[in-house]
Amino acid sequence: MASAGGAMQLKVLFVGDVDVGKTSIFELYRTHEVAKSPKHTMDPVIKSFNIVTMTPHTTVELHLYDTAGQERHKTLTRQFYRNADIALLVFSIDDGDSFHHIEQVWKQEVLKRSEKDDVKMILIGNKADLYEERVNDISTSEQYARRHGMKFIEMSAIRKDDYQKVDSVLRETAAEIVHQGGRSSSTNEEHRPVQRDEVIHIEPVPNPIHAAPNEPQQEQQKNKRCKLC
Ligand SMILES: Nc1nc2c(ncn2[C@@H]2O[C@H](COP(=O)(O)OP(=O)(O)OP(=O)(O)O)[C@@H](O)[C@H]2O)c(=O)[nH]1
Ligand SMILES: [Mg+2]
Repeated sequence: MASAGGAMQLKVLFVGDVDVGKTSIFELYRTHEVAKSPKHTMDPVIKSFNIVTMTPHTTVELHLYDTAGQERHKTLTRQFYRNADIALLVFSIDDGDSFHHIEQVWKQEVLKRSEKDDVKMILIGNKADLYEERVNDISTSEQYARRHGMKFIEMSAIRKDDYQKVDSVLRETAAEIVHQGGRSSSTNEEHRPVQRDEVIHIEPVPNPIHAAPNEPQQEQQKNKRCKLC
């Protein structure tokens, strides 16, 4: 949380495995329209705008960060975790690995790299329209979220009206942060300066360790099975 002489600013991260629909949710929330053929996110995209929280109806400025799920881009993405206020942990209901990775990978990454222990986490089960291919029961996700003090929503990024689910849970969470008087551990300069209504593409920094030399390797990553499950 930061406050630039006016509205409280909250840093919100979208994290989760590749292809779970982070960008689709980001775009649905941003534009209230279903994203057409989103591409893999390479460099994080940041969008800033004001919302009014649930009671006490305070205006806060959200800085939304859409990050990459692909391993080769994680190095860059991790730079953006610092001092996150809210993390949207996204999995796909037709992909069991993506759910297991919430606990095994994404929650740990957020806790470690945000350098805070009070990040508000919201679990999102996306692709609810693919209910026939559902691999884990909704009650499993609910129980997991409850056990870890997370809010939970199930949604489909291809259903236009579902932007309201994201909107509600974000406004509710932002209201809780306002109630708590914000966070003490972040300051203005820890937030990247973001122009309202502007999407910023940050050029990826080539990383010799994570850079994949060719496309087949990307596919391999995408299709990789969970070795921990
Ligand atoms: N059926 C269905 N497809 C979806 C949904 N959300 C996203 N998709 C599709 O899933 C694919 C991946 O979506 P993205 O939004 O690019 O996924 P991502 O998590 O941003 O992926 P990375 O940026 O590579 O980490 C795209 O083909 C989307 O159209 C959904 O709710 N239902
Ligand atoms: Mg994406």
